[in-house]
Amino acid sequence: MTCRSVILKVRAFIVLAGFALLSAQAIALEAPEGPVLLVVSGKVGHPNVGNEAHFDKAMLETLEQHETITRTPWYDGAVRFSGPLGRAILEAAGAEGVNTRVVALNEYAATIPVSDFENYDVILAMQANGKALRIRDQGPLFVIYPFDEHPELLNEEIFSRSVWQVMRIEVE
Ligand SMILES: Nc1nc2c(c(=O)[nH]1)N[C@H]1C(S)=C(S)[C@@H](COP(=O)(O)O)O[C@H]1N2
Ligand SMILES: [Mo]
Repeated sequence: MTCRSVILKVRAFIVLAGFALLSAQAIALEAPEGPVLLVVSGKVGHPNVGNEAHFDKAMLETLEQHETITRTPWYDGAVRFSGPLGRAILEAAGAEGVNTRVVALNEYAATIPVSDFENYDVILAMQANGKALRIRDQGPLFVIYPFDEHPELLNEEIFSRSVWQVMRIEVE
């Protein structure tokens, strides 16, 4: 092998390694900078803190957002909820599981099948009628199903999955 061909091979290797790094970065999750609102743990392929995916407010706001206008058992009349789609959070975390265990500040927890996030535009609402949900308003994150759009969701099982004050999602 000539010296020149070795140099060309080394160059090609460096270019390929560069592309591999770039594409790994495209799926990797940046580190949170602000206070962490949500931790996704368990079967998580894109961890950013230890083996968990931590999200601050800005990170949640960069995920695909969705607006759901619906009546619920918890508010009078229809409310306009907005926040990231549950499936966008799972995707960003690289979640690879069948079920999620959604845990609230008060340790209340419910199992939500991943299929719910795929079949319905379930959001983790951060705002109601344009106002940030504070902890005292069931925030900072409230699992909201599109009840008005899908009346079949109006049942006790789905109500029990409507976790407010969400702080952790365990992927199982
Ligand atoms: N954080 C939190 N979310 C929760 C609960 C809870 O205790 N804490 N209860 C769940 C259950 S079992 C139901 S049926 C619905 C409705 O609760 P409510 O009837 O007390 O309003 O909220 C769900 N979300
Ligand atoms: Mo319930």
